[in-house]
This record gives sequence, structure tokens and C-alpha cells, in this order.
Amino acid sequence: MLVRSPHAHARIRGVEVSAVAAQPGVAAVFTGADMAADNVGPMAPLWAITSADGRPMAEPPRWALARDMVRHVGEPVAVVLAETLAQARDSAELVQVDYEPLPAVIDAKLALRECAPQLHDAAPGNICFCFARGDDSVVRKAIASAPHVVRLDLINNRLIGAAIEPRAVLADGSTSGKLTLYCATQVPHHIRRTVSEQLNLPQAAIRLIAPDVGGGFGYKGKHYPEETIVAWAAWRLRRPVKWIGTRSECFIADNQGRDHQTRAELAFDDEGHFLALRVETIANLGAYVSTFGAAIPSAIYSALLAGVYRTPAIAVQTIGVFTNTLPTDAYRGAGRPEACYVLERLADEAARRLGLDRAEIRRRNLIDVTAMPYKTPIGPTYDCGNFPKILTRLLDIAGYAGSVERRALAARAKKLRGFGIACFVESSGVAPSRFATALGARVGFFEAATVRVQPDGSVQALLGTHNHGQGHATTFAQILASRLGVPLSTIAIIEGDTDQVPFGSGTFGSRSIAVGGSALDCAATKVIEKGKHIAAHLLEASVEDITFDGGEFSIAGTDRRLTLREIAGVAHVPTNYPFGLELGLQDSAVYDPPGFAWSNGAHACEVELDRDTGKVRVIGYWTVDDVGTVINPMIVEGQIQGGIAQGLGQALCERCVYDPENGQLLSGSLMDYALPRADDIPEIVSVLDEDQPCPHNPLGAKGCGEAGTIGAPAAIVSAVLDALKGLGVTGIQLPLTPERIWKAMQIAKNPGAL
Ligand code: MCN
Repeated sequence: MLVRSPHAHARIRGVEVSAVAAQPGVAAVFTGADMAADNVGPMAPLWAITSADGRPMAEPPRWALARDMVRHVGEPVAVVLAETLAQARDSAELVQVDYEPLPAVIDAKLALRECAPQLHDAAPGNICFCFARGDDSVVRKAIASAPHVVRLDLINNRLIGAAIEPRAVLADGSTSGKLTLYCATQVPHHIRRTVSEQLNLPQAAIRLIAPDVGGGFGYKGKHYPEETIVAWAAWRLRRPVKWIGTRSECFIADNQGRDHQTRAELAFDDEGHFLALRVETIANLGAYVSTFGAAIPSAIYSALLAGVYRTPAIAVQTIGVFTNTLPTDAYRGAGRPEACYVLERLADEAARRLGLDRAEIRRRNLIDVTAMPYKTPIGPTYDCGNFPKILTRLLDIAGYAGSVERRALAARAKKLRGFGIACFVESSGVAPSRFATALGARVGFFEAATVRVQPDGSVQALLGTHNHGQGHATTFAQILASRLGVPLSTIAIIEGDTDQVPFGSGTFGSRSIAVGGSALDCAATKVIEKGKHIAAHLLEASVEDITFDGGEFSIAGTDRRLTLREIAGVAHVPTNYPFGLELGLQDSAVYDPPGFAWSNGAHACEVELDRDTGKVRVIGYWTVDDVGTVINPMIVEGQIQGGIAQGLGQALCERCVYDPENGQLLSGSLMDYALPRADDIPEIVSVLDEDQPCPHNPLGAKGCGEAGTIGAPAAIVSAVLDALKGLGVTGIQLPLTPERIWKAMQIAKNPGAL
């Protein structure tokens, strides 16, 4: 049982635990001082950003159990270990922490004010970093001389991840010389590494097992205090220790997502051609820099701010700010929904300003397929994508042409109807490692896979990726079935165990297919090559003459053939085997892609608003996605639908709220934090366009796991504002709750109304 801070900001004057040890069932009670005495290291982020002026980001230490200060409600201060949960809970009540409460700040903009409470000595002004891309002076000049400029102040609402299964950690320190950690994580190898560094143990002394995890959504892909605490306590006590977060506890223990305040300006000419874009974002990092917490709003978000458009001059600045809130980090989409939202809101606003059709302004600015590879003015180069075609297909399937008529029909029935559009590009499968590490990553972005054909012809594949709802066991098996020509039922996919898969990076950033799947494909190629050598020997032919197809090796142009199963048998019982060739039929590959896999797509949505209550009903939703070559359309569509459900949540109802006075989490339960329900989700028509396979990976596949989340908030807001346009409402901040919409309608009707 973790004793957590009830304060958002306080100095710890002392922690009194003497009454705890004698309680029934109590095995131990520990505080930050015990971890300090054991030299347990800090929770270092795995991505460090460099500010525009060349200074490294501020990296104040974060301790798994707080040592002298607490900086957010829920920060762990002590841990009580007992035989039963009830005993641990009762005993934890007896831990007395002497806090000196301090003023707290939860809003990132307010945290930048001179008078704001200061969180860390190492971060004056609460600034962690000030990141920039693009030439600001060029962009400012272009904006100053442009015929038209639209400016928007946008809030990207803070979100709380709510996977079905809460986080959990179980560590067994009872086996001599080995610490086994069962952990509901998306990144087994990262956690093995961070825990080993903190506990000063060799990585080989830790086995991390992450069995099927019930949802992760990015927030389970990061390192948490509980992992260190449980591992350290089990190691110290040489016995098993378990922590399972309760639903309520996870509200104050899990990373949160988004929380941007952005001022964005778009300059354009009389025809609506974009001329320049300037974006300033204040990103709330929370109390500490989480694992990738600094990279998401800087390196990742800024790289996407060209979107699918040909804007010649772009400059972006992101200030990462500490506040007395839970750390923010990746949440499905991780920087891309934020970028898409900024761009699509600006595009709609520019269209409104010129009286241009919203699809038309996009068409005029989309990067053409003939311009590929296209170098954006802020860094990345897109290697493929037919953005105009995707938009055209979308408008077609969504019946855009008929939307005006549908709107008029709805109006006759006193209803407000609106149609929304959003286009996006997504940097799936962050890569290559050298590029990411040059931007501050402290981990590689490769993936490792091993393919093993057993003597009976069945196949085992081991990958460093991790499945927590994406259907890897199906799609990876499909890749192997098609490469090796064996039935799906004979293939076993193994992930999430660092002893079985000693090397890997995990699942995040929609990377598993583009990076993991490619590693798998490369390993399969090696296995086939080896099989050819064995077949050549057995068939007394030259290796060059052996072909492999449908699970059989044959001499080209003859009917002399051997099955994969026969070859695997010989590779394990080598009565007649090529001299000098290693036994067995298995091989491994490590794949580090040469670049991102540029998924892209377009979303359209139609909504109906209730004039009296402001309630939005999404009545139609359409997407066209380019995720390259599709391995399993059903899984991809499911991924896109799930993403849209989360994007709908962000657009219409989800909002993490802290009390601005004292930093208490007000949306701390599912009664207060409004997740979308099944009946909020419309039927989604999803089309997959496979014309533009990824040119640089062997599968041609691009990621799809976050696509839905990226386009949905922008498309839904576009539709709602379209529905409201006759009433003079031009902007509402996320999420578009009935209350906010209703208020906006009243204010538009009568500016003095509220
Ligand atoms: N796929 C395919 N063909 C393609 C692309 C993908 O068949 N061209 C398949 C893949 O083989 C895989 C699935 O689609 O089975 C998703 O692949 P990919 O896009 O590579 O994404 P990842 O597997 O790396 O999953 C990560 C992504 C992220 S970042 C979040 S967050 C997320 C998500 O996936 N969290 C999820 N989807 C989720 N789905 C569930 N149910 N639960 C989560 O926590």
C-alpha cells in the first residue's frame, strides 16, 4: 500500500512510521530515506531535449518515494508491505507525514509568471526547456507582409488514460541472484533497463515479464515509481511484493496526456494559399519530466506542424513547464493529435475568413504526390503519400456534396447540422535510432525479432514489441504464414518476456508493424536463406537454383522439392547436412528503419446539435487512411475505430480538471471524468487506401494504432463549429461539452447574456 501525498506541493518535514512495524501482518514499511540509504537512483527520463539556445533541459531529480518535497497530489511518500491488502491499508493509516504545505500552481501559463510558486531549484521560472524549430524571423516577416492572417488561441485539453486494466507490478526477489518483475507495461526492455540502473543491478539480473496487458494507450509505456518501489522492496526483502493500482489510485498515479496552450498564426494569400505558420505552445509537463514527457510536446509535436500542407515558412516554439500536476507523457497520438488540431482549426478559420469552401482551401494547399519526397520547412521529409487523393476519396464516401442539403433538411426540423473535415500525417514508427538520439533520445528505436522453425515444422517468433490490444499474435503470425507458407495455427508469437526476448524496444508510437513487423520479415528471410542451403545440399543442387514458395524449397523449373518441415527436421537431426553450416533453423534480425513510416489520412464527420441543451450527436463518421500495405484489414479498422472513440472523448467530453487553488484532482473518478460510452460512438465507415506503401520497409506497412485519435478531435470540432456557424459562434475550447456549446450559443445570441 502506497502512502501518497494529499498535497499538490509541500515540504516533507518528517515521516513517522514507528507505529506501523508492529501491526499485524506488516512485513516492512519504507520511506524515501530508506531508498536513499540504499542508493536507489532517480527516475531519469529517457529523452532529454535541448533548448533553442543550446542548453540542456532542466532535469530535476524525481525519486520513486519522495525525499524532501512532494510536487503533486498522489506522489508516493511511503510504502507499507503486509500479508494482506487490508492489513497494508489499515497500517498505512498509521504513517504520519509532517507536511509543510506550499502554494501550488497547476496552469502552465500561470506557472511562467514571476510570482508563481517555484517547483524545482534546477528549473528557474518553472521552465524545463524552450524548444524551437524553423526560422522565426523569416516567418514573422512573411506574416507581417501577408494579405491575410488568422490567429487562434487553442487549448488542447489534458486527458486521463483509462485502460480497462489498471497498472500492476509484482516482483519476486526470492530466487537467488534474480529479480523477476511482472509488470503491466508496454515496454519491458525499457523498464528492465531503468529499474536495473536505479537499483544498480546488471540487466541480466532482472527478468521482466509483461503478459497480455489490458490496454496501455501510451501511458503504460512509461516508467513509474511503483515499478522501482516494488522491485526494490522485493529485492531487499528477498520475497514477492505486489502492487495493483485501484481505479481511483490510477487517477492520481498514472501519467496524463496533452495539456497544451497554443497561440497559432497562419498567413495566406487571397486565393487561400498558405504562406507562413507560426506556433507557440506552452506545454504542461506536470511536476517532473516523465520518460518521454519532454519529447512529446517538442521533438515529436513540432515535427508534425507542416501537416499535409505546402506551407513554405514555419516556425514553432514549445516551452515545457513544470506545474503541481501529474506528469504528462505519451497518450495515444502523443503530439500528433495536438499538431493536427492546430493545423485543421487554422485551415477552417482561413476558409471562413475568405468565404472559401473548407475542402477547397485544403485542396489548394495539399502537398501533391508528385512533390514526394517532400522536405518540410521544419525538418522531416515525407517519402510518400497521396494526400489529395485521400481527401477526394473521403469527400466522396462521406457524401460531402450532399451535406448542404442535409443541413437544410435538418434546419427545417429545427436541428443544427454540421460537417467537419480533418487531414493529417502521422510519424509512425519513430526512427531511425541515430536521428532520435541526435534529438535527445536515450534509447534506440530499433526492433528485434527471432524466428525459429521447430523440428516438427511449427514456428515460434519472438519479438521485442508488446501486445496490449493490437492483435499482434494475429498479424505477426499472418506475416510469417505468408513468408514461410505454414498454417497460422502452427505459429506462436512470443512477446513481453525479457528472458525469452533479450533485446527490444516495446510498443508505442504505432511502431510494431513498421519496425517490429519488418524485423520479423528480415528474420524470416534469413531463415529461408538458410533453408535454401540445406535444401540445395539435400537436393544436390546449387543454392542459386533453389526457390522457396508456399512452404516448399524446390529446384527452379523442376518438381524436386522439400517442405519447410522436412528441412527443419534435417536441421535438427543432421544425418545428411551441409558441412560447416550451423545446426537448427532459426535466425534473428534487428531492424532500425531509415525513416518514419508516414501514415496519413483524412476524417469527415457529421454532427447534429440540440439547440436547447448543446448536446452533440455524431451521426456520421468516415475515414480514408493510408497505412501502407495492410496486413489485416479487420484489425486495422478496429484500431482506427478505437482511436476515433478516444478522439471523440477528447473532442466532446474528457477533461482532466485540477482545483486551481490547491491542486486537488477534481476529475478523479469515472463519475467526474467523462469517458465516451458505447452509444456516443457513431457507425464508422473506414476505407484503407493501399496505393502508397512505405518505400523503405520490407512490408510496405505504416502504423495505424494512433491514426483515429489524431484526426478525430479536429474533425469533430470542425463539424460542431460548422453546425454553429449560422449563430455566429466561431470557436469553443476543447472539450465541446453541452454546457460550453450552450453557453457559446447564448453569448453569440446576446453578448451580455452570461
Ligand atoms: N497493422 C496491419 N497493417 C498495417 C498497420 C498495422 O495489419 N499496415 C496491424 C498491426 O500488425 C497491429 C495493429 O495493426 O496488429 C497495430 O499496429 P501498429 O500501428 O504498428 O501499432 P502498434 O501495434 O505499435 O500499437 C501501438 C498503438 C499505440 S501507440 C497506442 S497508444 C495504442 C494502439 O496502438 N494503444 C492501444 N492501439 C491500442 N489498441 C488497444 N486495444 N489498446 C491500446 O492500449
